[in-house]
Amino acid sequence: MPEATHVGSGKVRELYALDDDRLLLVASDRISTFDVVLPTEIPDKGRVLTGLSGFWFARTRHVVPNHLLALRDDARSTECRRLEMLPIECVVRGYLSGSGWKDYRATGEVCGHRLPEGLVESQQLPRPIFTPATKAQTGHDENIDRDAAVELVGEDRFDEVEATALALYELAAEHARARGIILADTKLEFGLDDRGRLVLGDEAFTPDSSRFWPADEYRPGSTPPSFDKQFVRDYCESLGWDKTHPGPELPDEVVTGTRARYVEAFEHLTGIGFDDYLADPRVVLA
Ligand code: Q0Z
Repeated sequence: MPEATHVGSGKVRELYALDDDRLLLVASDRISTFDVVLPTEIPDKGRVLTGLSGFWFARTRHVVPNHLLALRDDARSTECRRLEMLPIECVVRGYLSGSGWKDYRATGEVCGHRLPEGLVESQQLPRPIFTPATKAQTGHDENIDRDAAVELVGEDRFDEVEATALALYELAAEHARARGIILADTKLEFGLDDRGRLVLGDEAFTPDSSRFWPADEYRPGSTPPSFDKQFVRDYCESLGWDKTHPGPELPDEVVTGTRARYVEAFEHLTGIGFDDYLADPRVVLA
């Protein structure tokens, strides 16, 4: 009997079944930019994301239980409880960026939240808002309002997920802000366990699921540099690449600089040395 059966591929992650109740989530070193996976990997990127997720799962258990069962010695694989995933992406926004900014500019609203007039790109919102989206199989997730999300998960579950997602965002954003990083927004995924209880799944507060901005470079009215991918984006822009598959190979200095940004984000946010994490991944859970 094989140790694990491959059951799914994401752009940069792989999912395996360990048995009926457990999955193995493996974060690769692949990187995507402008929605295209590049041919060059960023060494240890998957380990940084796995370590950050583990760190956050351990620190938010008192808010909501999560799917994490164990971190493997490879530092990139998470054994997790198999859940019945909810069919919505649970996005929380504390700042106006990405599709939130686009929707606000077009309608003055984001997912049915009417916002004050005159906000500028990247501006902090009066309070964080829950902005669910559909899970697109291909293409982009579509922002939906409360009524559309209630159709998908029911009213009581919606209210529970909204309150939980907001509480998780507030906790992580406050922690990050104290360490010089603005957590502009984040995408969480929840599932239900075999008794119908809400459980946090997937990844949590990684640079792939969130916008991290260096606080000292934050300027409302412009697009802040992404903490992790800015070198990659700037390099790709400098080539005049048309942002369709295949993407360009990255030169060594872009790879090295980007790896350093990921490791820096890990160490800033966790207060743990990355080498200590590699020596024993469980240090992030302590
Ligand atoms: C996560 C995904 C990936 C492809 C399903 N604990 C869970 N229980 C049930 N399902 C999932 C989880 Cl995390 C689940 N995804 C997203 C991850 C590769 C797709 F690594 N899909």
